[in-house]
Amino acid sequence: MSAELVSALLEGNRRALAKAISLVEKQDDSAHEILAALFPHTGDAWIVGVTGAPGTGKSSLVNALVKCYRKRDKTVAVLAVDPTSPYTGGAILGDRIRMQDLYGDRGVFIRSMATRGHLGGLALQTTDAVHVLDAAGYDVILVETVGAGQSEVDIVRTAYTTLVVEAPGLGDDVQAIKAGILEIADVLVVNKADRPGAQNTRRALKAMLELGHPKPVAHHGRLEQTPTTGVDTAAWIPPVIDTIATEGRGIEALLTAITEHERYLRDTGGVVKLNRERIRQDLYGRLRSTLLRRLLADVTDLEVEVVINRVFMREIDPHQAVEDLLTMQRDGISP
Ligand SMILES: Nc1nc2c(ncn2[C@@H]2O[C@H](COP(=O)(O)OP(=O)(O)OP(=O)(O)O)[C@@H](O)[C@H]2O)c(=O)[nH]1
Ligand SMILES: [Mg+2]
Repeated sequence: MSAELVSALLEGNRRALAKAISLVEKQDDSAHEILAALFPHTGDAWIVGVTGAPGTGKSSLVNALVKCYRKRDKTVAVLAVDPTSPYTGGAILGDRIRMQDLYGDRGVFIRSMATRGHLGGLALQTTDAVHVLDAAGYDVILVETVGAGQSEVDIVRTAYTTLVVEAPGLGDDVQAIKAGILEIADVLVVNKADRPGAQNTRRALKAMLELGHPKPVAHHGRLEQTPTTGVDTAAWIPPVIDTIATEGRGIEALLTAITEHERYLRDTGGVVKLNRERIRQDLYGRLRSTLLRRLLADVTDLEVEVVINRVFMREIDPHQAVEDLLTMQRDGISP
C-alpha cells in the first residue's frame, strides 16, 4: 500500500502526493514508512519561507512569485501553514480564491495545513510535508505562515531563504520588530508599496538593519567583503525589496534577491552547514523524546512521584533527581 503510494508519488501522481501529505499531516503510522522511502529522493528543492503579520500580502506575493517562477520554467509547490487556526478556516479559503488562477497548472501544487490540535507538532508536520514535496520533484517550495510568534519561527526554520513581509498602515511600528522575527529574515519585503507610509516602513527597516550590521548597508544583498577576509566571513545583508503584489510589481526583483541568496548560500557552503545543523537539531529533538519515553517506560509513576517529592522537600536538587532516575532505570532499584 505505502510502496504503491510512494512509487506513484515519485512518478508525479498528484493524487498520491496529496494523500501522502494527508498522512504526514495526521502523523499517521504509515507516514513514517512513506517518509523513510521518500527521504533518499529529497534534497534538491529550494525552500523559501514567507512570513509576516496577518494581511501584509503574503498569499498575494506567493501567488505572484509562483507566476514568475513558472515563466522561468520552474515547478513550484506552495504550503500554506496557519498556526493560529485549529482547522482549515477562513484565511485559507481566502488564499484558495486568491490563488485560483494557478489551479490547473500541473507545474504548480498548492496545499494548506492547519494545527488540527497537534500542539507544537506543526513544525514537525511542516518539515515532513516539505520532504514529501521535495521528493515529488518540485524545484521550489514556498512555505507561507502567518507571523504569530515562536511557531512561525520554527516553521520557517525549514526554509533556506526566508522572506519577512511588511506592509504600511498596520500600526505605528514595523511589525517584524515587535514580533522579533527580523533576525530570521534573509530578504525583507515592503509590500503594498502603493499605499501611503511605504517609505516610512522602508526607512524603519533600513535603520533596523544598520543596527544589526554596523557597516553601511550596501545594495541589494551584495556580499560585503573586505579584501583580507575570505568568502566564509562575508555576511549576507538582507536586501529590502518594494513590491505591489496585487499588480505583480517588484516581483522580478524579489525573485532575483532569492536567487542571489541561494547563490550566496551555495558559494559559501552555507547550505551544507544549514542542512547539517538542521539534521542535528532534528536528531536531538527526536532523541530527547525517545529517551524520555524509554526512561518513563522503565520506572514507575510512583518512583517518579517520589523523586519529585524529594525535590519538593529540598532533600535533593533537580540535578540529583535526574541522576537518581537514571540509576533506577539502569539498576531497576531505587538508590
Ligand atoms: N494595495 C495593495 N493591496 C494589497 C497588496 N498585496 C495584497 N493586498 C491586499 O491585502 C489583502 C491581504 O492580502 P493577503 O495576500 O491575503 O495577505 P496575507 O498576508 O496572506 O494574509 P493572511 O494570510 O490572512 O495573514 C488583500 O485584500 C489583498 O488584495 C498590495 O501590494 N497593494
Ligand atoms: Mg495568507
